[in-house]
Amino acid sequence: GDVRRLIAGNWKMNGLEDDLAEVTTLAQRLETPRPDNVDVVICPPATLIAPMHALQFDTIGLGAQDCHTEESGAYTGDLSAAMLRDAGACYCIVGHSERRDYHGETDEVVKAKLAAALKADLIPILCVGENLETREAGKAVDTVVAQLKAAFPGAGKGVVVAYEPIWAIGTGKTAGPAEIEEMHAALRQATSPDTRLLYGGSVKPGNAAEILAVSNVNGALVGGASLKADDFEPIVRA
Ligand code: G2H
Repeated sequence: GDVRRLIAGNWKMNGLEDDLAEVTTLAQRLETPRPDNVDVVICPPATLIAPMHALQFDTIGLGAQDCHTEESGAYTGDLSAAMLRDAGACYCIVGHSERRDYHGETDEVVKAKLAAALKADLIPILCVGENLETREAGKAVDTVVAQLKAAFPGAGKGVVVAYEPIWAIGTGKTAGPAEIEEMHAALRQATSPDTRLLYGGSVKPGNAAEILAVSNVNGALVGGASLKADDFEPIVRA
């Protein structure tokens, strides 16, 4: 379709001030030839959003990896969506499986975070995905669509959805094209024709073109391979 593509890098808890050199290299390489049919976003650790923003890259947008549900208050250690926006973020990942697993985030919490992000004018990237047990039981599509519906607001305008099968995250395994196609068709049906649907989970230069060619895949959420310009640039160009 003609949904604008999005390649988002999720640095997770990787990256110190030194790594600004890496993202500067990436931005320079993306200048020529400049890919004009794709948005490129990096979601660094929150401490790097403002320094990256200060570098004023034209070719790279910025995102946060998480936000709090509330706008402000007594929540030690947390950051609100408005603060992340203030620092220079335009996007915010919500409901990543690592947040769901390690911080006990429920669908209800994810829904509130998504609403908080929208309210602060951040574009949410809502992550959904099944574990291996659910996949093997043949319940992947129903489970993931239910997870989506639990957090997705009515029309879901402006929300990006990332399908990340948990068994494919950081494991080197990727879902096959047929599995991705089936899931993305269901996600398309549950969202809208203009919702950007990303695939995530061990996307790398060697498999990006095949994954991005699957119907209803409008981009990728990339973890490990987003840390180095040498890996991330070929994925953007794919
Ligand atoms: C899934 C993905 C990015 P990786 O978590 O969110 O990470 O590409 O390292 O599997």
